[in-house]
Parts: sequence; C-alpha cells; structure tokens
Amino acid sequence: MNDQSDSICALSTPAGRSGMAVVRVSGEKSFQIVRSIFSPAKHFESPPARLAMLGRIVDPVDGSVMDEAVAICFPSPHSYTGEDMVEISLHGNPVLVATLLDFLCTCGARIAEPGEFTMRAFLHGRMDLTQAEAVRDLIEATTRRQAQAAAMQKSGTIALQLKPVKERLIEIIANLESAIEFVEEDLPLRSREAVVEQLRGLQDNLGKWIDSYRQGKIIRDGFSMAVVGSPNVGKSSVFNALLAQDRSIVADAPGTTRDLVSEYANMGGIPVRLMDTAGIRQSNDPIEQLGMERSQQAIADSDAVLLVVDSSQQPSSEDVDLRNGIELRTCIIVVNKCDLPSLWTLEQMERFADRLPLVVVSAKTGSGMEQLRAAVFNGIMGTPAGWQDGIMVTNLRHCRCLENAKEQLERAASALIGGMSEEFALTDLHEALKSLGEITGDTHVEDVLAKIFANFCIGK
Ligand SMILES: Nc1nc2c(ncn2[C@@H]2O[C@H](COP(=O)(O)OP(=O)(O)OP(=O)(O)O)[C@@H](O)[C@H]2O)c(=O)[nH]1
Ligand SMILES: [Mg+2]
Repeated sequence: MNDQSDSICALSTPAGRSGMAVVRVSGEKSFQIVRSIFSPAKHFESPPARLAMLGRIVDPVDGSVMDEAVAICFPSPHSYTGEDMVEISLHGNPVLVATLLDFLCTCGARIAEPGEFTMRAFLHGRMDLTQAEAVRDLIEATTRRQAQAAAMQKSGTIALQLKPVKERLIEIIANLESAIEFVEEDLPLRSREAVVEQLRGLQDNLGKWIDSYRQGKIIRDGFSMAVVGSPNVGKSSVFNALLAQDRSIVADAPGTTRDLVSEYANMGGIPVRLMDTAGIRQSNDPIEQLGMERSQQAIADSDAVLLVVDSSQQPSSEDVDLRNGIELRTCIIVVNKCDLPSLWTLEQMERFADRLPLVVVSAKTGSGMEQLRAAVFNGIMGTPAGWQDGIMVTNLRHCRCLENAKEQLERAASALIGGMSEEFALTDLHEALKSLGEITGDTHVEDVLAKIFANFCIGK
C-alpha cells in the first residue's frame, strides 16, 4: 500500500479541453503546498473552510501567473478523504492541468494512484468498503437503474442490513462461549439443537442475499442477447426496432446479414448488448457458412436468445431445429410479421414455444415491441426473492464473502449436530463473522484493499 503520510494530487475531471477542470490535493501538507502555488485575491490569515477563494495559480519558482482559479479548502476531518483537502478549479486545458500538477509535485505532493482518494476516505473511517466500491459503480453506471443501485449502496445500506445478522451471530457466539465456560460437561443435545436452529435462520438470510446476486450482477454488468432465426424472418428488423435505430441492414433477400452486428440498448435500466446474427439454414456458400458459425457461437456465448420466426410463412424445419437446439437457454420466441396474414395457427405457436415465453410482434409497424421489451426484462430478471426485502447484492466480492460465511455457519452447525466439541463450532462461527466483516472492511486485509482500489480512476 502507498505511503499514507504523503500529500497526493490528481485531476478529478475528465482529461481534455473543457470549461473547467478540478484538481484535488489531499494530505497533511496540502494547505501548505497549495499556499505555495495559489495566490488568493483576498488575504486570509489561515485557510478558510469550505469557502470559494478566487485567486491565481503562480509558478512556485519564478512567481509568474499561469491561470486564474478558484480554490476551496476542506479541513480534516470534514472532507472527502477525512484529511486536509483542497479542490482547485481552473480552466480545462491539458497543458494548464499538467503544469499545475507539476507545480504541486515541486512543492511536495505526488500524483495519486487510482482510487487513492477513496482509499484514504475508507482508511479514515469516512465510508466503509461497500460504500467505497459504490463510488466506483456510481462513476461507471451507464443507466439510471445502475446509478440508483450504486447510490443506495453508497448511502451505506449494506452495512445497515448486515448489522442485525452480525449482532445475532455475535450473540450466538457469546452464548456458546459462556456455556462452555460455565458448564463442565458438553452442552446437552437440546441446547445444541437450539443453537443449530438459530444458525439455520442466519443461513436462510444469507442464502436470500446470495440468490439476489443473479439479478444484482445483471443490473451492475448488464447482459448479452443474440437475435437468431432462419433467414429473412426479420431478425435485423427486430434488432433495429429494439434499438430504435437503423443499425443493421434490412433487405428482401434472405442471407442479408452475414456477420455479427452488436450494439448496446437500455432495457428497463439494464444495459443489454444486442447481437444481430446471420440467418441459419443449409448453405454451400463459404461466406454464409462462416457467418452461421458466428451465429452459433453467439447463441452459445450470450446470456439470452431471441428466437425470431416469421408468421407469414409456414414453420420451417430450420425453425424447429433452432428451437430444439436452444432448449436450455433463457429464450423468448418472437413471432414476427403479425401485420401480414398468419400461416401459423395459435396451437402451432403454443406447441412451438412449449414452455418458453412467446411474443407476437411486427417489427415493421412496432406492434408488440413494448411487450417484447417487458418479456425480455422479466425473462432475464425473473422475480428476485431478495427484492421484496430491499436486498440486492450487486458485487461478486460481497457474494463470495456471503457464501463463505454461509458455508462456515453450515460447518459450525454440522459440528454441533455431529457431537464434536463446541470449540470446533466456535472456530467456524468466528470465521463466519470475519467473512461478514470483510464485506464492509471491518477486518480489512491490505492485499484485498489494494485489489479493490486498483480498479478506480485516478482522482477518485
Ligand atoms: N410485413 C413485414 N415485413 C417485415 C417485418 N419485419 C421484417 N420484414 C421484412 O422482411 C424482410 C427481411 O427482413 P430482415 O430484417 O432483413 O430479416 P433477417 O431475418 O435479418 O434476414 P437475414 O439477415 O437475411 O437472415 C425485409 O424485406 C423486411 O422489410 C414485419 O414485421 N412485417
Ligand atoms: Mg438480417
């Protein structure tokens, strides 16, 4: 880990030309360092707290003026990092920013590592680990729903939800420890069973949170969906309609789409990577064959599949083969061209879909497209068990810690049922508590921290 006694500086706004750029300085010496390069228009005896000071950035060596700027001092502990901090707003020009950072380094600061500001905020108790991770998620959110999930986590909900579970576990540990201390023999079977029952209750809780990760991951990372089917059924038209743009070429001739075409769409606040694919049929054309190989790969790789069929044509053997091939995938049957007379009976459609959701649309008129969006959202998200309780685990690290804790509780319960000494169970219970603590960073380990903060951008 980096030296925490250093004063650090970095550009906090995107690099490039803009109206304004913000450079942050944090650390014990930050006020002193900034005083050497910033000359306020008005004289201040000491750095005023949270007051915007107009002034000039000056070269610490020859005193020449570089830019007009606004500096705001945030004295410790009421700052983002919990240390003395200064935010300098200057004109957004890469040369000016580089020169300012150079001046700051000349006066004793160093360039911050990625995530170092937030890591300091964590180390100074300004936020727990889940809140620090939420800062990164908030910056990286591409949809409003993702931003909402990150903002909720940033407000400290995870620590709040974990608290009663940890308290119950601590209570179980304390009771078990005092029972061992004061009772000479082993605990009677009845007492052991009571403890096991309490542990099962905790495991159920953790299990619900772990289950919510499937949906949480989708909100955080999005998912991929391939639009597949036989040639000319309207795959590219459905793809374009979902994107609300003419991204893929649509034409009367079958075999129009040869390669994968992919684009991001926002579906119910979830970023979806949609892939238009080449129609699948028997063909001797080597280029078309290559395209079809890519279609098959897209079916295998994507999280979900939209299987498009054309209701103005009789069901084809290609349709049936494709339908049978994707039996085990998250799949929605899209019956397209409903603006034309249908050659599929209702019964044929139902038999074809079997248990899969089916939506009748016309990519041409837009009819049924809203239902299709809703079906995609529901199909991929399902009805998450945890949602009712407002619980949503979106981070793989949190999920792993919860799984470890659940497993350790299971081991403790098995030890108690199996008649092993209570000490064994206690060791596992302490481990479970540690795993839960790791989520918020109560029991932080240096290499875990380094890994988490390395994914941040510099200046945050
Ligand atoms: N009437 C009607 N025609 C449609 C509809 N959707 C697509 N088409 C027409 O069907 C033809 C094929 O459409 P595409 O979207 O290119 O079909 P595709 O499945 O991508 O075809 P390939 O890429 O060749 O496999 C075009 O002439 C479209 O205008 C629809 O909902 N109604
Ligand atoms: Mg196409």
